[in-house]
Parts: sequence; structure tokens; C-alpha cells
Amino acid sequence: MFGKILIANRGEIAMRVVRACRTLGIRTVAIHSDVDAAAPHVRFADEAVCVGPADPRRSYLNIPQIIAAAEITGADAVHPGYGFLSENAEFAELCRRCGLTFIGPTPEAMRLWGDKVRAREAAKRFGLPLLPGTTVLRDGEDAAEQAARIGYPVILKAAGGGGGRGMRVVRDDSEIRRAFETATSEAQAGFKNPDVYLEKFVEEPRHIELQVLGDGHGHIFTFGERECSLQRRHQKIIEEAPSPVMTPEKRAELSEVCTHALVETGYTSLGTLEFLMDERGNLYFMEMNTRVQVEHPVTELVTGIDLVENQIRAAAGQALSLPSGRALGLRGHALECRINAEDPRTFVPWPGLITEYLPPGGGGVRVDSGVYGGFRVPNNYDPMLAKVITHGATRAEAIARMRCALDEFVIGGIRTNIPLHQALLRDPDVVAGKMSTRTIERLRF
Ligand code: MV4
Repeated sequence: MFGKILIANRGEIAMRVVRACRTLGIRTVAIHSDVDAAAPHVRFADEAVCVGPADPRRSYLNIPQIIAAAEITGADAVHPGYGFLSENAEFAELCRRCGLTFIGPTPEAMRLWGDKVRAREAAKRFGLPLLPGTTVLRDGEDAAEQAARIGYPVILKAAGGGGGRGMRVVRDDSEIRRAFETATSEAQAGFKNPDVYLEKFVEEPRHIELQVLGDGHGHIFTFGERECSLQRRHQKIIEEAPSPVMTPEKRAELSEVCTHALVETGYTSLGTLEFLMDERGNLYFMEMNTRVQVEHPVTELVTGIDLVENQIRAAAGQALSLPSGRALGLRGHALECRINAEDPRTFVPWPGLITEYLPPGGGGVRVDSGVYGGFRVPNNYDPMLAKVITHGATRAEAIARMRCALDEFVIGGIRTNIPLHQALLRDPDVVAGKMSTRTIERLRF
């Protein structure tokens, strides 16, 4: 096992990784920017190194400084968390060259799944269900021919995109050539990769994702799905496990095809396969995320498995023995609300000094927080302050506990989206499990 891990992140996920390290008896090094000197992850870790100024490009994304911090402190591994450098294959490769273990998949796996066209091809080869679609398009005429074959509406996506970035819906033949040109130049500008491809467009899909873990010993474990359909502009707001629309048979089938695909590609870390579900309940592979995700706790609560601890064990070369797929015993239901520093109606970020902070507690309530009373939330980073996660024997019980937890949560001095969560948990469609990716834009409160 590692002796010391450097955590190349901030906020609640840095705290989450410190906790997993403590459980495993591993020492921790925090990195931070100037404005984060008093951040909780800095206090919480055994050591801390300032790696640069507030601008994330010069601190949390500053690869030479981060590698130097690991060398100076004698860390033997780097945990990237989510965001920042977590899906940067060059960073993973540099860690390897410097004798540091990157706690994530191999750079090769990160490159494969990071290129959405290559990911689609791999998914097809290994039998994952796909929407009708294409590989890289040659030109506007090729796009028009392929779109006619697939049938409108279609969606143009950038190979270098992902997470909803670089997408555009095309509804008829008159728009397709221009859309191809615009999408190509935007992809070049945004992702330094002009490649775009087409897929059949699904109007109001649900977002369902499967949690997986590979160890380096040929084992792939699947830990069930999460439902993440409550989103706004590709930012998830509430997640849950299991999905209210999943059946045990569908879950078992999905687990089996995904296990097969990941055994074939030799995947060796924590990952998430993202699917769209259409009105008929069919699932289609969209993309794979090769990192720990914000919403991982809902899976932890219904499986009883510590995902971060097992991600670290796998990175250290341990062979894992865990329940998976059909043998997984799911217990009850879990919900997660992301608490952001923002106006609850306009979604404008609201950084500033937290004057009062009283998190909720009690049975079935978990709070993963990255702030405290007296901390000044900087305006340079993601506005997520904390996650409230509740667990219950049933979905109704998890909702009831979440309502109580949100009513208890006191955050003074800044605006938060707690009122949005309270309104969502009173919405009849949400309570009935009938969420769509458009629920939030229709909500009035
Ligand atoms: C789609 C789609 C409709 N049809 N693909 C958004 C995230 C990215 N991974 C894929 N996304 C979408 N891909 C086809 N062929 C609609 C979305 C989409 C979406 C998906 C899930 C949850 C919320 C969403 C919001 C807007 C668009």
C-alpha cells in the first residue's frame, strides 16, 4: 500500500480522499492556491503545499508545480479527484515517468474513452447498445447523406467533447451542411480536435449511469446504476440510486454487457458508463468517465462499498474481492443534493464569506462538505459547497430525510440553491420519479 498520497484537488472531494486515506492508514498531502490557504482540505491533510495563485491554470492545473510538490513531500501516488487534471492523459503519463502512481486508469484507457468517436467504436466492438450514428464525418455532404440515412432529428457531437459540451441538434436537411461547418470549427477551437460525428437525437432522455471498478487482475465489478436526470445546462443537481425506472433484469443485463466490454479493454480503475434512456426504456451508451464522480456517494450508501478506498487499493495493485452485478445486494434508496453558492432562481454564482454554517445530521444523513463557518468561498472555482446525501429503506423515506436535512441546513452570508432543492422535493413529478432533463427549467417556485 502507498505510504503517502498527494491530492491534486480542493473542496469536498479533497476531503473525501483524505478520509479514505486515513481509513487505509495513508498519509496525505494537500495542494492549494493562495486564496485556499485556509480551505478545510488544507487543514485536514497531514501536509500542504501552495502551488500557485487563485487562477486554476496556475495552481490546480499547474502540472510542474504539482509534480514538484509530490517529489518534495515524498508522495508515492497522486489522486486527481474529479475535474481539474482527472482526465488529462498527459498528466497521468508524466506521473508515471516521475515514478508516481496516478490513481486512475492507464493513459491509454484515458485516451480511448476520452475520444468519443473511439469510445463509440470500442463500445460497438464489445456489444454495448448504441443509437444509430456514425464515425468521424468527412464533410458537409457526408453529414447530409448520413443524416438522411439515420433520419432527422440528429445531433452533431464533437469527438473531443463530452459532458454535454460541443453538441448541436439538427432538425432537417436545410441546416445540416452549415451545422457541420460550425460544429467543426467550434470543435477545433474548443477541443483542438475538429472531428465531429452524428447520432439519432432522443428528445427528452433520462440520464442513467453504471458505476464500475476494475483492479489490475482482470476483475471488473459493477455496482448498479445512478439516475442523474435532474440537471440544468449539463450540471447535475440531484442524483439517486437506484433509478426509479430500472428493473433487476435490466440492471443485470446492463451489468453483464458492461463487464464484458471492460474486461475486453482491460480497464483497471474506477469508472462510469453513461447511458441515455429513451421513452420506451431502451438504454444507449453515450460516454465513459474515467474518474471518481461527484455523485459516487449514492452508490456507496446503497451498496455499502467504499468506492474511493477500493479505487486506491486497486491503484496500489491489490486484487479486489467484492460483490458485483447480479450478486450485488442493493439496500434501500439514496439521494444526493448538490448545495451550490448561487442564487436559487437565476443560478448566478454567489461566492463570499460564510458567516454561519450548521450542517444537518441524524440517521441516514451524510454531508460531504468543502467549507465551514468563517471560510470565504473564492470566486475562481466551481460553486459547489457541499453534498447532502440521504439513505432510506425506500425512495419515499430517502426523500423525507432529505426534506428534513435541507430544512435543518443553515448557511449564512451567501446565497445557496437550497430553496431550489426544497421546491424540487415538493414537485409531484419528482416525488413520483417522473423526472426528465427538462424538469428544472419548467419548475416555478
Ligand atoms: C444526447 C441527447 C439526445 N440524443 N444524445 C448530454 C450529455 C452528454 N453526455 C450527452 N448528452 C445528450 N446526448 C442523443 N443522441 C441529449 C443529451 C442531453 C442530455 C442527456 C442527459 C441528461 C441531460 C441532457 C441535457 C441535454 C442534452
